[in-house]
Amino acid sequence: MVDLSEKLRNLMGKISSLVSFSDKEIDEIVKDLQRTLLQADVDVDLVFELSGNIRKKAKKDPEAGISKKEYITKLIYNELVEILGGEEEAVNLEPHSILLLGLFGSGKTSLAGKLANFYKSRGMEVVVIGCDFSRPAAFEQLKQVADSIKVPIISGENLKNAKKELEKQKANIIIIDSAGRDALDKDMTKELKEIDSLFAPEEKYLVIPAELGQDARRQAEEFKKSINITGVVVTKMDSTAKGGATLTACKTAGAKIRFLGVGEKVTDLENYDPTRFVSRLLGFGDLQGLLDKFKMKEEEAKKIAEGELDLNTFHQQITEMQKQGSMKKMLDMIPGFGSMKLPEGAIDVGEEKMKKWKYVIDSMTKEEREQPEILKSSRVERIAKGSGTKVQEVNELISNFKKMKKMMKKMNPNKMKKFRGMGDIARMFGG
Ligand SMILES: Nc1nc2c(ncn2[C@@H]2O[C@H](COP(=O)(O)OP(=O)(O)OP(=O)(O)O)[C@@H](O)[C@H]2O)c(=O)[nH]1
Ligand SMILES: [Mg+2]
Repeated sequence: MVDLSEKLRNLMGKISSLVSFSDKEIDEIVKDLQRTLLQADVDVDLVFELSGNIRKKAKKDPEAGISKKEYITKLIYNELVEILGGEEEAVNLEPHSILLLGLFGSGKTSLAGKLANFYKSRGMEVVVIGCDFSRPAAFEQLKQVADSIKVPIISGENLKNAKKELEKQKANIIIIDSAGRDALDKDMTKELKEIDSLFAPEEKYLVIPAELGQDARRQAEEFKKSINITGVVVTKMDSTAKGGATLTACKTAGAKIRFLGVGEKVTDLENYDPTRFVSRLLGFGDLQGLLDKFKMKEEEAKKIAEGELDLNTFHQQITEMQKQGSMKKMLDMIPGFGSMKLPEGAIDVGEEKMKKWKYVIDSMTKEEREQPEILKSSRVERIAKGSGTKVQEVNELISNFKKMKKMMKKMNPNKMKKFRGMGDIARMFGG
């Protein structure tokens, strides 16, 4: 993965140093991305589909407050997340059983230990069942892992006995290790179907080593057809540059990726989250601020569109502003405020005032924050006393909040750029 990650980070670095994004620059970015993905063994059709999407969307203008650079960075991020699996699947902590299957040496037995450790450390009662008797040492290997993490093990040499043995245990996570083969043949299918029909596991995970690359697609399709797998675990992500290609291949085969094996130790397991994966590929630290920004814009836009702005939202905005460290940055994030030019002095005054307003809102009851219209003079006096401010300042906050709410209601988030009421808002924050 190191190669892919390094190349993608270089590309992101290149994007961040660009000053203009004409068709020519966009074309170069797309070509660079194509080359990187193809070198990492990602399927050609998929690469062209992805680059087509990016090329098309990159030409659109971003919404107010988002720069073209940020827009393109987020676009690439989105498209990569999409080909790597889309949404994260939450970890299933309901009682269930899991059958691990796959070809020779794919990492099944190691994974049995990793999963056992994963669920045990989440407070579940785990038991493993060893069903590989093709090699004398196979059961012993699993037993060693199970012993090391103090998880009980059942021998599956005789399946019916194993089933009886299992009924005596109070386990709520059952992990079944099976024998590998060179290829999926009749014997393997038969053996797996026997285990399947006896234990009826809720999950059947095909274990695929990351070095398989594009070929993972065919393998996942084959196993899906004959065994009806419910997901895939990609192991050895730590030791190949082809991991990304393997993940996209599984996704293309319609197989859900559930976990990643990232090393030989029992703790080297990760629940698979495409967004986290892509963030890491692209350099998470640099990306996090940008992702937060988009998320916040989305939430703000939603609240405004639904007319939900109350003093709680207002309070949140002030808190967020203080985290961002400046009024200007904060305004950039509110749809419609991004392109507003404020004189420097006015911003400082605004920041001081915002701090005071926060104390004022802190002194309000829940009801008052949600329905500012009930704030009559006796309440205002109480709030002023409680927050150490003047009645006049409380009133000022209320009137500014009302103005802001009215203004935001007028702004359709999709038409923000047409909004021309900037002067009013500048005056409002300037004091
Ligand atoms: N680096 C690395 N090595 C791994 C990982 N998972 C498994 N291995 C190694 O791969 C080899 C095969 O792993 P096993 O768990 O024995 O594979 P298996 O599928 O049970 O193999 P068979 O039972 O022979 O089919 C071992 O040397 C493991 O230590 C991983 O995520 N990263
Ligand atoms: Mg094994």
